Amino acid sequence: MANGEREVGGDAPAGGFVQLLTPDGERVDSVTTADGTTYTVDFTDDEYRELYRDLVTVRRLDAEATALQRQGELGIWASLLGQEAAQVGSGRALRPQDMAFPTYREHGVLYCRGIDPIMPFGLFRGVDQGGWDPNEFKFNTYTIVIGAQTLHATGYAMGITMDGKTGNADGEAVIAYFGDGATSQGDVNEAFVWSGVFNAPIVFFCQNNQYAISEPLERQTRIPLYRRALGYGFPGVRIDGNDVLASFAVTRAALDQARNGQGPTLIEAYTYRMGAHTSSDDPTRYRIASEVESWKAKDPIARVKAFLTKQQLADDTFFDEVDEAAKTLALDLRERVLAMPDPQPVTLFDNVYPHGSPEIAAQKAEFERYHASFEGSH
Ligand SMILES: Cc1ncc(C[n+]2csc(CCOP(=O)(O)OP(=O)(O)O)c2C)c(N)n1
Ligand SMILES: [Mg+2]
Repeated sequence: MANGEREVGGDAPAGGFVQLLTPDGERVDSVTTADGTTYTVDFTDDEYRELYRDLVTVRRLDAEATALQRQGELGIWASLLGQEAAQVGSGRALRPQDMAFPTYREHGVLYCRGIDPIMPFGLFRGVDQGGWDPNEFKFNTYTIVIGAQTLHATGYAMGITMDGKTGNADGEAVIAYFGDGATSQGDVNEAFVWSGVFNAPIVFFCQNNQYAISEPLERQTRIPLYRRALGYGFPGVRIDGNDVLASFAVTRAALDQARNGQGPTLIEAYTYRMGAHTSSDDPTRYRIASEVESWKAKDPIARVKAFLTKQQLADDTFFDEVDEAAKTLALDLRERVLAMPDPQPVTLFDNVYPHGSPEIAAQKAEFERYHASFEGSH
């Protein structure tokens, strides 16, 4: 095994992955990778139950958003269906001081950061640009430009090092989310180079959901994605992305290494996008139904439910209560979405710069004159 590479044995996919909870709901005590790192979790019964609640809640919120889009209330929606474990596990692994840089699909991580889940609804309704304060919640605004946030995250990680905020157990660390398709972008490769040579305190969290819109993984890479890390000089580890425990354990360990001055890690969360790329996409045109069916058997939520049931940590009363609470939250979001006021078109100029600029002021005035010219006409 090459230096720095973390590979584990196992069945599919080739190369294996870190898995602490099987699709049948069996706990694997710990997994030791080829470089000698051992991953495990030590949750209380309550913590297991709360992870289950997180998973169910984010799936329910996502389903509500999909329904709202279909009813014409959101312009578009990028669903996280199937990726709940990757997001909740890594999101809960963040410590309060850690900074996250999401794509446009990280609604589960957003939820774990304590941001009001209404926020992405407003963004995809087109009534704001993502209304949360990235500094307050340590969660950057969504980035649609594929891979760009990995460079922002790298710069941020280098910055906190220069500010002396890393290098010990209480230090800060950074996580950058991106997809399998993004790994082909120049930005992501540049982020790997810079993070590697500057030993930046960053975790690259790739949700390999097997597709970049219609392009399958084999059009992005000839080797497992986590192995790319080796070429940049830092460790790569593949996890079962449908296992919330593996996602938590490996992300927590990688972030702690980063904050302690041990540099970057690439985590490849091997998962599957159960739905369409976005509500504008029709996946039946490029993938077969049996593939989707085979991933249903690896559902990230069903396995936690099976585990809780087998271990007698929860019963139907608990599961029903979780469903009911998630439904109440979703219906509340629906009401709030329908009540969102449409912004005045002219406000689009207001948030370009924090303190405006003469050019923007001139463009705004011209826009206002143009619209005023229609007054009185039919
Ligand atoms: C620089 C850039 N190129 C192209 C696009 C169009 N685009 C939007 S999503 C997407 C696919 C991204 O796939 P992946 O990185 O696997 O993320 P996923 O959506 O599967 O989570 C593309 C090409 C874009 N947004 N930005
Ligand atoms: Mg993808």
